[in-house]
Parts: sequence; structure tokens; C-alpha cells
Amino acid sequence: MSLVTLSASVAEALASGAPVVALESTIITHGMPWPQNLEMARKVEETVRAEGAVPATVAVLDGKLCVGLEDAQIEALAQARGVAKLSRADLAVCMSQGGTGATTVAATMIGAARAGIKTFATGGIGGVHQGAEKSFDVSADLQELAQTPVTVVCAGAKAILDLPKTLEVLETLGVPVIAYGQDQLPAFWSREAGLRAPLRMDSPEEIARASAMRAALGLPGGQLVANPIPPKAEIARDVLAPVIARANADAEAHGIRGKQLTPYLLQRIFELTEGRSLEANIALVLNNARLGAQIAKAISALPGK
Ligand code: PSU
Ligand code: MN
Repeated sequence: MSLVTLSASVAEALASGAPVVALESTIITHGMPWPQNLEMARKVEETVRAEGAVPATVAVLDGKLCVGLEDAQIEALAQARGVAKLSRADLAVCMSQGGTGATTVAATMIGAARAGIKTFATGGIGGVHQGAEKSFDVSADLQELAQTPVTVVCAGAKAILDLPKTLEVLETLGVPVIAYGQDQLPAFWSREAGLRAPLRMDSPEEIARASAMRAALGLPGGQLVANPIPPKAEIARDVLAPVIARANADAEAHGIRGKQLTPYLLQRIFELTEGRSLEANIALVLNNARLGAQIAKAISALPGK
């Protein structure tokens, strides 16, 4: 029995060495409201195809770890309510019980690596939450980047997280954090976080070579690429700062913890900005899908492949 269930297009691409980009499903079920979540998921897949790569959205459906979903499967997930959010800790349990769930960055990386996919594009990763010195809330995404060999393209981390602590943990774990095309770390809706990124790269080829060298050295783990949101879609940091502070305060007042915290904060920010944050969110995901496809192509084109 194969552990991953590949869609026909993903199986064909992998067999021929064509570039494939993994995509997560928690962003669909927990990261955006219906029906924008479905529109986003479809546009992301189209963007990857338009760049000449094959999209592979990952989810667990009836116990199967699916790498590559058909459009009807994406639509069903986007519309479903109460779908489980699966990280590393939950993945095998859900599969063994024949359950259905959406994969976070961590679980999507596991599915991608199992299938032999080296590149993954998303919006934002999990990280160290504000107040983590009390709550100990540090996303499993960070540990996953330290052990699973996938290059993850995001738009930086949302300011719902403690960005300096997130960078410190990634450094401790030995994860390269690469700002794309600028020195500053991008901060999701804003192009700059007010922090210098540890590393900078300016082309997909450079990122592809670094991932191959990491593998050749026998180092486990992946790379995190932080791709700044396009200037036109950016929302200024000072516009969002009070919204984020309010969302964090509301979460604390309602005792929201653990897996519920990130979805709660995302939903609260959508409400508080009256959906304004959503347009920016979609623009940056598409931008990451484009770069992810370019990196996947550069990795496929490396000599010796
Ligand atoms: N950050 C976002 N949007 C998201 C997520 C994070 O800006 O949709 C999702 C991703 O699936 C990520 C997960 O892997 O939340 C992290 O959850 P946690 O903090 O519980 O590990
Ligand atoms: Mn958490």
C-alpha cells in the first residue's frame, strides 16, 4: 500500500521529473472565509500552471494522504465546516482512523517530502506566538522546517506572531531564512518587518542551488523563503498594528489556545478590517505561487537531475 495518493497530473509530473509545487489546505479551510477560499485555491493552482509547473494541493481525505487534489475535492474542502486541522502530531492518527483533514505547513511538508516534491508555496507559516514566554505556543511548522527537506515560500510571518523570537528559534533549529530580493524580512501584509533577514537571495536558481547543497551535505530540513507582498497590494504596518493588538487581546480574553489560536486570530483580523486584509492575503499567495513554480523549475533544471 502506498502511503501517499497522487493525483493523475502529479503522478505524471513526478515520473517525468517535471516541476511540482506543493500547496497546503489549512489556508483553505481555516485561513480564509468561503467563497474567497475556493477562488484563491483555484487561482493559486492556475498561477502555478501558468508558470509551467504542476500544483499539488495536499489534504487527508477519508484516511488517504492525497498529494494533488481534483477541483471537486478542493471545492468540497473549501465548503466543508469543522474540518480537522492536521499538523505533524495529528497526521498519522487521522489517516489511521480513516478521517479527513486539512494539512498545515508542517503536515503539507511531510506529504510533499513523501511524494518527492521539494518546493511548497503558501501565504504565512506558523511561528512563535506573542506571549510565548507564558503560553509556550510555538508552531510545529518551525520544527518541521528543521527536519523535512522542502523549500517553503511564504510572505514572511504575520505580525500576530513574535517575529524576533520566530527568527531566533529558526536560527537555533538551523533553518535558513532567505528574504527574496531585499535585505529586510517581509512581514506578510507589509513588505518590511523592521528586521533584517538573516539571508538574501535574488533568483530562483540561487535558492535551488542552496537546497541541493544542503541535501548534498546530508543536512536534514528545508529552507524558508520570505517573498515580499507586491507593492500595490501592501497594507502599511501601522494600519494593522492596532488591529493585531486587538485580535490578540480578544483571544486572551476568550481563553483561545492551542490549535484554535491561529485560525481565531486570522478570522478576527478579517472581521476587524472588514475584509480588507483578505485582498492583500490573496495577492501575496499568488505572488508566492509564482515564485514557488520558478524555484521548482530551477530545481528540476539542476545538473544531475
Ligand atoms: N498563517 C497564516 N495563514 C494560515 C496559517 C498560518 O497567515 O492559514 C495556517 C498554516 O496552515 C500554518 C498554520 O501552518 O496556520 C499554523 O498553525 P499553528 O500556529 O497552530 O501551528
Ligand atoms: Mn500553536
